[in-house]
Amino acid sequence: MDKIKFLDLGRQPIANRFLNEDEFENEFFYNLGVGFDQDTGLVTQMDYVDAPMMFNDEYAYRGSMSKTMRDHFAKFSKHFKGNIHRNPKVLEIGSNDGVFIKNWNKKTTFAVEPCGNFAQETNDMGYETYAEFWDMDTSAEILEDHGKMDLVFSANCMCHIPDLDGAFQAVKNILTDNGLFIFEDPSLQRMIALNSYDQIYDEHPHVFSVIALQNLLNRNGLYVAKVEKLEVHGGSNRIYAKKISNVNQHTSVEDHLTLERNVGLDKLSVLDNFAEKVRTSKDHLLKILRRLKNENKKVISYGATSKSATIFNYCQIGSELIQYITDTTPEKQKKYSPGMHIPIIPPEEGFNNSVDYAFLGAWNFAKEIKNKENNFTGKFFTHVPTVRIL
Ligand code: JHZ
Repeated sequence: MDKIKFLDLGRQPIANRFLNEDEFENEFFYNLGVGFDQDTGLVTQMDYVDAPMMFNDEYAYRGSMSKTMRDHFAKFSKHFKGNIHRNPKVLEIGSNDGVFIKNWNKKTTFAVEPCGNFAQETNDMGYETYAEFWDMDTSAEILEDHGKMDLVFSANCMCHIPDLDGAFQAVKNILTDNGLFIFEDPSLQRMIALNSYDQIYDEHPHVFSVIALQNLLNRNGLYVAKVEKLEVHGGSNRIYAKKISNVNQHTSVEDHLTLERNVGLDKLSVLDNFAEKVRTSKDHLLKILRRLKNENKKVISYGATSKSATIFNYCQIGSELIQYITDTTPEKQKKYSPGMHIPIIPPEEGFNNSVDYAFLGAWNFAKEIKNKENNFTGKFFTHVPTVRIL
C-alpha cells in the first residue's frame, strides 16, 4: 500500500478496553495516524494495532444493547427470507453477542467470532460459532465442516480487518456461485459529511468508500451488485457483492460512485479539508466544556462508546470536564474509560435531573435516547456535524 497520512488523532488507547484502577499504569497506547491509499482510494490507518490486543475474551461491546440495532437486524433478516432466499445456509462473520444470528435457523446458520466470551455465548444459544479470526484458514475449516454458504453476512466487521484482500478471498472461497456476500460498515462519505472523526479508532483500521470497496472486491474476484444507504451507526452502507460480474448491477452502485466522485472522496485535498475541520471541532468542544465548567454545570457523557474514546483522548478530556459516563453495558460499568479514565456508572445511578448537560457519546442513537429519556430536564450536546447543544 502506498499511504499518505492526512490526519493525526494522537496517542490513543484500546477503545473497548475498560479498566480497573490498578490497570491504569500498564495501559497500552499507540499513535493513531490516518492515511489515504493511493492504489485503491482506501482511507486506512498508518499502522494497525494487533488484532488480539483488541478482540479477546474480555471484549466489552454488545451489539444488542440498543433497540435500534435489534430492530435493524430483525428487519433485514425478515426481508431477506421473504424476498431473496427463504432458507439459506448462512455464515456470519463477527457475530458478537448474536444480535444478528438470533433471527436465523440454528441448524443452517454458522458464525465466526474471535472474542471467546461472545463465541461461547452464541454457542450456548445453539449457533455453532468458531472462535477464530476470519481468514483463509477459518474459511477452509468451515468449508470442510459445512460446505458452501448461500449468504455470508457481516455487520461492522469487515472494516475491522487489516488484511482486506485475505478477508475477501476467504469469503469468495466459501460462497456458492450464486451466493451473496452482504456487509455493512460506516460510510466514508457520511463520516466526512458529519465530521464524525470518532468513527476512527483502533478497531476501525479502515473507513470505506464504495470507490475503494469496488477496487478491493474486484481484485479479489467479487463484484458490487447493489449498495444500500443505512442510517445506523451514524451512516453506513450495506454492500451486496457476488462472485459473478455485474450483468444486472443495480443502479444504486453507479449512484453511490457518482456521489462519492462528486464529493471528491478519491482526492487527498478533500481529506485534508476534513482533517482541518476535525481540528476545529476539537477547539469548539473544549471551548464549550470549559465554559460549562466555569459556570459550575454538571456535565456527563451518555454511552461509553468506542467513538468517544477517540474524542476524549484526542481532545484530552478527562473527569475534570466530564464527571462520569453512563452506560447500560454490565461489562463497562464500575470501570474507567480507556485512556482518560473517566468513571463509568449505570444510568440508574447517574442519569437523572441533577445532570445539566449530557454529551452524546452514543450520538448515533440520539433518536432512541431522546425518546427514552423524555423526562430529562437537562440538555444533550454533541459534536456532529458541529459542536452544539441540542
Ligand atoms: P455504539 C462499537 O462502537 C464497536 P461503539 C465496534 N467496533 C463497532 O464497529 C460498532 O460498535 C458497531 C450504550 N448505550 O453502538 C451501549 C446506553 O448506555 O455506538 C453501548 O455501550 N444507553 C464493534 O462503542 C454504547 O452506548 C442507550 O440507550 O462506538 C453504544 O455504542 C443506548 C442506545 C446505548 O458503538
